[in-house]
Amino acid sequence: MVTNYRRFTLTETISTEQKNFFEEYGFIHFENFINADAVKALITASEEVKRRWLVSDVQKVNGVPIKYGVDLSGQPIVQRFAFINQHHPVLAEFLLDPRFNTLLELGGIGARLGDCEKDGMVFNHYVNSPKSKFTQMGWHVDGLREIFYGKKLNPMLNVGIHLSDLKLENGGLRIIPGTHKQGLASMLFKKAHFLNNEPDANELAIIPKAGDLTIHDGRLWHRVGKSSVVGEQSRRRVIYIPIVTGKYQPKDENSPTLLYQRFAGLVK
Ligand SMILES: O=C(O)CCC(=O)C(=O)O
Ligand SMILES: [Fe+2]
Repeated sequence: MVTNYRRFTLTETISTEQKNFFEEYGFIHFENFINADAVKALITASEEVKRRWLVSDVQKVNGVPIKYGVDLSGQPIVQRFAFINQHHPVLAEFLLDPRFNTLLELGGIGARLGDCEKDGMVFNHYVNSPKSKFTQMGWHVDGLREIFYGKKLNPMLNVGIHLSDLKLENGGLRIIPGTHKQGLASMLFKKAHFLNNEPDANELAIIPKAGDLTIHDGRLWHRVGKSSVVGEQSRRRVIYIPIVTGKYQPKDENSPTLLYQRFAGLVK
Protein backbone atom coordinates (compact mmCIF):
# COMPACT_ATOMS: atom_id res chain seq x y z
CA MET A 1 0.00 0.00 0.00
CA VAL A 2 1.27 3.45 -0.91
CA THR A 3 1.09 6.04 1.88
CA ASN A 4 3.88 8.37 0.92
CA TYR A 5 2.73 10.41 -2.03
CA ARG A 6 3.16 14.01 -3.07
CA ARG A 7 1.02 16.73 -1.44
CA PHE A 8 0.51 20.19 -2.92
CA THR A 9 -0.54 23.68 -1.85
CA LEU A 10 -3.29 25.47 -3.74
CA THR A 11 -2.58 29.02 -4.90
CA GLU A 12 -4.48 31.28 -7.33
CA THR A 13 -3.79 29.04 -10.29
CA ILE A 14 -3.27 25.36 -10.94
CA SER A 15 0.38 24.86 -11.86
CA THR A 16 1.46 22.72 -14.81
CA GLU A 17 3.04 20.34 -12.34
CA GLN A 18 -0.25 19.96 -10.45
CA LYS A 19 -2.17 19.47 -13.67
CA ASN A 20 0.26 16.83 -14.90
CA PHE A 21 0.14 14.98 -11.58
CA PHE A 22 -3.65 14.96 -11.64
CA GLU A 23 -3.80 13.76 -15.23
CA GLU A 24 -1.34 10.97 -14.63
CA TYR A 25 -2.66 9.59 -11.34
CA GLY A 26 -6.32 10.71 -11.32
CA PHE A 27 -6.11 12.37 -7.92
CA ILE A 28 -4.45 15.29 -6.15
CA HIS A 29 -4.11 16.30 -2.49
CA PHE A 30 -3.91 19.97 -1.40
CA GLU A 31 -2.92 20.60 2.21
CA ASN A 32 -4.51 23.23 4.48
CA PHE A 33 -7.34 24.34 2.22
CA ILE A 34 -9.26 25.64 5.25
CA ASN A 35 -8.26 26.36 8.83
CA ALA A 36 -9.46 24.78 12.08
CA ASP A 37 -12.19 27.40 12.65
CA ALA A 38 -13.67 26.77 9.22
CA VAL A 39 -13.60 23.00 9.83
CA LYS A 40 -15.45 23.56 13.09
CA ALA A 41 -18.06 25.80 11.46
CA LEU A 42 -18.79 23.18 8.77
CA ILE A 43 -19.19 20.43 11.38
CA THR A 44 -21.45 22.60 13.53
CA ALA A 45 -23.62 23.35 10.48
CA SER A 46 -23.96 19.63 9.74
CA GLU A 47 -25.00 19.01 13.34
CA GLU A 48 -27.76 21.58 12.97
CA VAL A 49 -29.02 19.99 9.74
CA LYS A 50 -28.86 16.58 11.45
CA ARG A 51 -31.11 17.78 14.28
CA ARG A 52 -33.64 19.21 11.83
CA TRP A 53 -33.67 16.14 9.59
CA LEU A 54 -34.12 13.83 12.59
CA VAL A 55 -37.11 15.84 13.77
CA SER A 56 -38.80 15.87 10.38
CA ASP A 57 -37.60 12.34 9.47
CA VAL A 58 -36.19 13.36 6.08
CA GLN A 59 -35.75 10.17 4.03
CA LYS A 60 -34.72 11.63 0.68
CA VAL A 61 -33.46 14.95 -0.63
CA ASN A 62 -34.08 15.56 -4.34
CA GLY A 63 -34.59 11.81 -4.75
CA VAL A 64 -31.33 10.85 -3.02
CA PRO A 65 -31.78 8.58 0.05
CA ILE A 66 -30.36 9.89 3.33
CA LYS A 67 -28.42 7.39 5.40
CA TYR A 68 -29.07 7.26 9.14
CA GLY A 69 -27.13 5.40 11.80
CA VAL A 70 -26.34 5.35 15.48
CA ASP A 71 -23.64 7.31 17.27
CA LEU A 72 -21.40 6.00 20.07
CA SER A 73 -23.86 7.40 22.58
CA GLY A 74 -26.67 5.37 21.02
CA GLN A 75 -28.27 8.52 19.60
CA PRO A 76 -29.44 8.49 15.98
CA ILE A 77 -27.32 10.48 13.52
CA VAL A 78 -27.25 11.21 9.81
CA GLN A 79 -24.31 9.36 8.26
CA ARG A 80 -24.70 10.46 4.66
CA PHE A 81 -26.35 13.77 3.81
CA ALA A 82 -27.06 14.74 0.18
CA PHE A 83 -27.54 18.32 -1.06
CA ILE A 84 -26.65 19.53 2.43
CA ASN A 85 -25.54 22.85 0.89
CA GLN A 86 -29.20 23.60 0.20
CA HIS A 87 -30.04 23.22 3.89
CA HIS A 88 -27.63 25.52 5.70
CA PRO A 89 -26.32 29.01 4.83
CA VAL A 90 -22.82 28.25 6.16
CA LEU A 91 -22.54 25.31 3.78
CA ALA A 92 -24.03 27.25 0.85
CA GLU A 93 -21.61 30.13 1.43
CA PHE A 94 -18.63 27.83 1.72
CA LEU A 95 -19.09 27.00 -1.98
CA LEU A 96 -18.68 30.68 -2.87
CA ASP A 97 -14.99 30.50 -1.95
CA PRO A 98 -13.31 31.65 -5.21
CA ARG A 99 -10.74 28.90 -4.91
CA PHE A 100 -13.38 26.41 -6.08
CA ASN A 101 -13.30 28.28 -9.40
CA THR A 102 -9.56 27.71 -9.58
CA LEU A 103 -10.16 23.98 -9.20
CA LEU A 104 -12.63 23.92 -12.10
CA GLU A 105 -9.67 24.14 -14.44
CA LEU A 106 -8.96 20.47 -13.71
CA GLY A 107 -12.42 19.56 -15.04
CA GLY A 108 -11.87 20.96 -18.54
CA ILE A 109 -14.29 22.81 -20.78
CA GLY A 110 -17.73 23.53 -19.33
CA ALA A 111 -16.71 22.40 -15.84
CA ARG A 112 -18.85 23.72 -13.00
CA LEU A 113 -19.48 22.95 -9.33
CA GLY A 114 -22.41 20.51 -9.06
CA ASP A 115 -24.13 22.23 -6.16
CA CYS A 116 -27.60 21.27 -7.47
CA GLU A 117 -26.71 18.27 -9.68
CA LYS A 118 -25.82 14.62 -8.92
CA ASP A 119 -26.03 14.35 -5.09
CA GLY A 120 -25.04 18.00 -4.56
CA MET A 121 -22.80 18.54 -1.55
CA VAL A 122 -22.52 15.20 0.22
CA PHE A 123 -21.50 15.09 3.89
CA ASN A 124 -20.28 11.70 5.11
CA HIS A 125 -19.98 10.95 8.82
CA TYR A 126 -18.40 7.60 9.65
CA VAL A 127 -17.96 6.18 13.12
CA ASN A 128 -16.83 2.68 14.02
CA SER A 129 -18.89 1.11 16.80
CA PRO A 130 -20.79 -2.16 17.07
CA LYS A 131 -24.03 -0.38 16.22
CA SER A 132 -22.75 1.88 13.47
CA LYS A 133 -24.30 1.39 10.05
CA PHE A 134 -21.58 3.21 8.12
CA THR A 135 -17.98 2.18 8.68
CA GLN A 136 -16.67 1.49 5.17
CA MET A 137 -17.60 1.52 1.49
CA GLY A 138 -16.66 -1.15 -1.05
CA TRP A 139 -14.67 -0.56 -4.24
CA HIS A 140 -16.48 1.54 -6.83
CA VAL A 141 -16.11 4.24 -9.45
CA ASP A 142 -18.29 7.32 -9.10
CA GLY A 143 -18.59 7.50 -12.89
CA LEU A 144 -20.70 4.36 -12.88
CA ARG A 145 -23.57 6.51 -11.78
CA GLU A 146 -23.60 7.96 -15.26
CA ILE A 147 -24.26 4.52 -16.66
CA PHE A 148 -27.15 4.01 -14.25
CA TYR A 149 -28.42 7.37 -15.42
CA GLY A 150 -28.32 5.86 -18.94
CA LYS A 151 -26.20 8.68 -20.24
CA LYS A 152 -22.88 8.98 -21.95
CA LEU A 153 -20.06 9.38 -19.48
CA ASN A 154 -19.14 12.98 -18.96
CA PRO A 155 -15.95 13.59 -17.02
CA MET A 156 -16.80 14.15 -13.38
CA LEU A 157 -14.46 14.96 -10.50
CA ASN A 158 -15.11 14.59 -6.81
CA VAL A 159 -13.71 17.29 -4.55
CA GLY A 160 -13.26 16.12 -0.95
CA ILE A 161 -12.96 18.49 1.99
CA HIS A 162 -11.59 16.47 4.87
CA LEU A 163 -12.76 17.47 8.34
CA SER A 164 -10.93 14.91 10.50
CA ASP A 165 -7.23 14.32 11.18
CA LEU A 166 -6.52 10.79 10.04
CA LYS A 167 -3.82 8.21 10.59
CA LEU A 168 -3.43 5.11 8.48
CA GLU A 169 -5.31 3.01 11.07
CA ASN A 170 -8.34 5.31 10.75
CA GLY A 171 -9.15 3.80 7.37
CA GLY A 172 -10.61 6.26 4.90
CA LEU A 173 -10.21 6.91 1.20
CA ARG A 174 -8.23 4.28 -0.72
CA ILE A 175 -7.67 4.74 -4.43
CA ILE A 176 -5.93 2.88 -7.26
CA PRO A 177 -3.90 5.60 -9.01
CA GLY A 178 -4.14 5.68 -12.78
CA THR A 179 -7.35 3.64 -13.10
CA HIS A 180 -9.19 6.69 -14.43
CA LYS A 181 -7.54 5.86 -17.77
CA GLN A 182 -9.15 2.40 -17.92
CA GLY A 183 -11.66 1.38 -20.56
CA LEU A 184 -15.35 0.83 -19.96
CA ALA A 185 -14.98 -2.93 -19.35
CA SER A 186 -12.50 -2.42 -16.53
CA MET A 187 -14.68 0.33 -15.11
CA LEU A 188 -17.66 -2.00 -15.04
CA PHE A 189 -16.09 -5.33 -14.13
CA LYS A 190 -12.64 -4.92 -12.54
CA LYS A 191 -14.25 -5.41 -9.13
CA ALA A 192 -17.75 -6.04 -7.82
CA HIS A 193 -19.10 -2.55 -7.22
CA PHE A 194 -19.70 -1.78 -3.53
CA LEU A 195 -19.53 -5.49 -2.56
CA ASN A 196 -15.77 -5.95 -2.50
CA ASN A 197 -13.93 -4.48 0.51
CA GLU A 198 -10.61 -6.31 0.01
CA PRO A 199 -7.41 -4.24 -0.01
CA ASP A 200 -5.75 -4.05 -3.44
CA ALA A 201 -1.98 -4.51 -3.92
CA ASN A 202 -1.83 -1.21 -5.84
CA GLU A 203 -3.98 0.91 -3.55
CA LEU A 204 -2.90 4.24 -2.13
CA ALA A 205 -4.16 5.49 1.22
CA ILE A 206 -5.19 9.14 1.27
CA ILE A 207 -4.17 10.33 4.74
CA PRO A 208 -5.48 13.86 5.25
CA LYS A 209 -5.36 16.34 8.07
CA ALA A 210 -8.56 18.21 8.90
CA GLY A 211 -8.81 21.10 6.43
CA ASP A 212 -7.12 19.32 3.50
CA LEU A 213 -8.75 19.06 0.09
CA THR A 214 -8.46 16.20 -2.39
CA ILE A 215 -9.83 15.68 -5.87
CA HIS A 216 -10.35 12.33 -7.50
CA ASP A 217 -11.49 11.56 -11.01
CA GLY A 218 -14.93 9.91 -11.02
CA ARG A 219 -13.59 7.06 -13.12
CA LEU A 220 -10.92 6.12 -10.56
CA TRP A 221 -11.44 2.90 -8.57
CA HIS A 222 -11.70 3.77 -4.88
CA ARG A 223 -13.16 2.58 -1.59
CA VAL A 224 -13.43 3.67 2.02
CA GLY A 225 -11.39 1.45 4.32
CA LYS A 226 -12.78 0.57 7.73
CA SER A 227 -11.09 2.06 10.76
CA SER A 228 -9.22 -0.48 12.84
CA VAL A 229 -9.66 1.77 15.86
CA VAL A 230 -13.09 2.03 17.43
CA GLY A 231 -14.89 4.72 19.40
CA GLU A 232 -14.34 8.46 19.27
CA GLN A 233 -10.97 8.10 17.53
CA SER A 234 -12.65 6.45 14.54
CA ARG A 235 -14.92 9.41 13.81
CA ARG A 236 -14.38 10.65 10.27
CA ARG A 237 -16.19 13.47 8.53
CA VAL A 238 -15.68 14.40 4.90
CA ILE A 239 -17.56 16.59 2.45
CA TYR A 240 -17.75 15.85 -1.27
CA ILE A 241 -18.81 18.24 -3.98
CA PRO A 242 -18.73 17.19 -7.63
CA ILE A 243 -17.21 19.09 -10.52
CA VAL A 244 -19.38 18.22 -13.52
CA THR A 245 -19.40 18.85 -17.24
CA GLY A 246 -21.89 18.25 -20.04
CA LYS A 247 -25.58 19.12 -20.01
CA TYR A 248 -26.81 21.02 -16.94
CA GLN A 249 -29.01 18.60 -14.99
CA PRO A 250 -30.28 20.16 -11.79
CA LYS A 251 -32.32 18.07 -9.39
CA ASP A 252 -35.32 19.08 -7.33
CA GLU A 253 -37.78 17.49 -4.92
CA ASN A 254 -39.48 15.66 -7.81
CA SER A 255 -36.30 13.94 -9.02
CA PRO A 256 -36.53 10.13 -9.06
CA THR A 257 -34.42 7.77 -6.95
CA LEU A 258 -31.91 5.99 -9.17
CA LEU A 259 -31.23 2.29 -9.18
CA TYR A 260 -27.66 2.60 -7.90
CA GLN A 261 -28.90 4.72 -5.01
CA ARG A 262 -31.30 1.98 -3.89
CA PHE A 263 -28.48 -0.54 -4.27
CA ALA A 264 -25.94 1.53 -2.34
CA GLY A 265 -28.37 1.71 0.58
CA LEU A 266 -28.33 -2.06 0.96
CA VAL A 267 -24.57 -2.29 1.31
CA LYS A 268 -22.86 -1.73 4.62
O1 LIG B 1 -15.98 8.93 2.22
C1 LIG B 1 -15.16 8.98 1.32
O2 LIG B 1 -14.02 9.41 1.49
C2 LIG B 1 -15.52 8.53 -0.06
C3 LIG B 1 -16.96 8.32 -0.27
C4 LIG B 1 -17.27 7.89 -1.66
O3 LIG B 1 -16.44 7.35 -2.34
C5 LIG B 1 -18.60 8.14 -2.22
O4 LIG B 1 -19.49 8.61 -1.50
O5 LIG B 1 -18.79 7.88 -3.43
FE1 LIG C 1 -17.00 7.35 -4.39
